[in-house]
Amino acid sequence: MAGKQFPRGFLWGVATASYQIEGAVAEDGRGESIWDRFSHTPGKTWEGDTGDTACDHYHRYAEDVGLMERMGISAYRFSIAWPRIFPAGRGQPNRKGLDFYQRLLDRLEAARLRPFATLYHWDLPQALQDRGGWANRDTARWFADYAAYVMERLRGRVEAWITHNEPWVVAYLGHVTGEHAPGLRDLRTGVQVTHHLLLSHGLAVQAFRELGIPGKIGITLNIQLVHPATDREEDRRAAHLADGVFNRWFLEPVFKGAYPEDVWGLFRQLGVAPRVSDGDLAVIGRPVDFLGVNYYTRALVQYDPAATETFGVRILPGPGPKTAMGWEIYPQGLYEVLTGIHRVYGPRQIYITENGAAFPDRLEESGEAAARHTGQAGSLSGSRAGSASGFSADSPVVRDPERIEYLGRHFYQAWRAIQDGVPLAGYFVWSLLDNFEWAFGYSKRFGLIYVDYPTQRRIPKESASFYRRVAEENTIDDRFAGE
Ligand code: IFM
Repeated sequence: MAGKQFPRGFLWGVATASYQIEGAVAEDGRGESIWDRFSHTPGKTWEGDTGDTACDHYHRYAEDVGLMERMGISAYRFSIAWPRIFPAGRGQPNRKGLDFYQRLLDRLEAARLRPFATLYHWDLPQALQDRGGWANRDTARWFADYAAYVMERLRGRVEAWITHNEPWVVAYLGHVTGEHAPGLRDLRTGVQVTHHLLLSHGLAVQAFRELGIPGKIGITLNIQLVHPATDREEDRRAAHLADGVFNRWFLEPVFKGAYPEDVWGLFRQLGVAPRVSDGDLAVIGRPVDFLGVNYYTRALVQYDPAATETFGVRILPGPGPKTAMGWEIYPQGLYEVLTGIHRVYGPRQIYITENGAAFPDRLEESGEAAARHTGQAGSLSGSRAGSASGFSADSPVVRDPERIEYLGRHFYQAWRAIQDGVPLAGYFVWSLLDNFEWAFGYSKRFGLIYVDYPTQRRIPKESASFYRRVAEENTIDDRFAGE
């Protein structure tokens, strides 16, 4: 295939998270998490959806790894549910919880899929929330204990450890806007939480080094690209501040061992600067092996003096087409983010640990689809999600050309960044399966594989076949080139 070739050994993978797919919330001794409590509270999620069953991955993990195998990818990013390992958050570990991840790793090994494990993808044990959760400094130490225990038990089986997924989201959506568990609404608490999350990250990195765990360790940040809405000075200043609160607040302590002065000054002025103990920043700044970048969209920022709760920052939607989340599709932003981070912070390696899109996918019976089928989606020549793709030919189909377009154009921007010297080592598409999209419940479908929730049947979408081709050829078609 003519196209843009990725470096040899580039990792193509998919990502998921425990609460979004596992289900089995009361099985084998798992403790309650803040997301169990939150999603069972009326009015918190779309139509009251919960992760009680989700994709039933806890029981269907072998089938799910089989799907990845057939997709021809080389890596899988999943997360470990803290309340399965320590049902009360600390103290007595639960062997059966750990056994699940051992079984998953066995299956991944048999399929030659390289495991990337996230230690915290938002399912804090409720017992720790009852003691103040991430607002309590002790939680940082309890996280490090949990992390050390898991890394020791799974020693040598995991290629890369990711301490946290998107600490900005945990702190702000969970503690400032209340859209996520634990549903608090207090800026001061949210800012203190950012510090404890970062501290817990540093403590886990320290434990990893002290224990001599093989493999590598890093953190995943959701990098929110911000552009000023106009060229006006006040919009440019507001955009810089928004970049500070979203991104630099996390990047600078991890890579430079200091909080950015402008954001610190703002927080101090508002009386919400976090309490930081001597030595914390040295811990947070312990060198990591890689940075995980989650990139989905960009935001336009306008200065609005009336927006006092958000420091005069008003976020506007960009002009481009949107996904089902209402997020602007802006692939060139990925190039901007990767090259910018490389230039300013110079992480040893970068992985895109999430990128993907939700669209209103619809299941079509294969006969119906075949009758309407006029061409091919993406770069697959003439095949439906079936036959040549490695997936069953007579399955119903999901045609998702927008997702193929979205992914292809982002892959191209990643390729461009590599040409410019960014040490990008792999790409994880969010997500393997449609799943529980937090407060949006099951109303948003991000998967390469469609999940028919009533039957739990998995149906690979056409994007899964497209992705298989990309991974197999390590190449992206020229048609995706361009802004
Ligand atoms: O589903 C989430 C994931 O858990 C974290 N990153 C963004 C995804 C899409 O919203």
